[in-house]
Amino acid sequence: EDNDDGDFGVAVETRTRTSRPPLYKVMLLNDDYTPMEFVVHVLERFFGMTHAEAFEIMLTVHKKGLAVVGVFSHEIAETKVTQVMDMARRHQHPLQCTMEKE
Ligand code: TYC
Repeated sequence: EDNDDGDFGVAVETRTRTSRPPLYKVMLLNDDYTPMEFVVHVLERFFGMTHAEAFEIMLTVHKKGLAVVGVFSHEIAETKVTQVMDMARRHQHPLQCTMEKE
C-alpha cells in the first residue's frame, strides 16, 4: 500500500516545572495572663515537642513577644491554629496563635 505518512513516531515530552506548595509559619504570641505551664502543655500536645523543647520555646515567646513554633502546609497550619485557639478558649486564656505564609 502507498499510505506511509512518513511519521517516525518520535515521542517528544515537554517537562513543565511545577512549584512546591507554599509553607506557613505557625506563631505563638505572648500575653500577660496565659500561664506558662499551659503554653508548655499546648506545645507538647499539638507540636510534638518534648517538655524541655516546649519550655524553651515558651520562654522565647515570653521574652521576645512571639516565636515560630512550626512550619507546615496550609491545611496542617490551619488545623494547628484551630487546635491551639480552641484549647485556649476552653480554658479562658487569651493565648493567640496565628499563621503566615513563609
Ligand atoms: N507571659 C505569660 C506569663 O508571664 C506566659 C506566656 C508565654 C503567655 C507564651 C503566652 O505565648 C505565650 N504568664
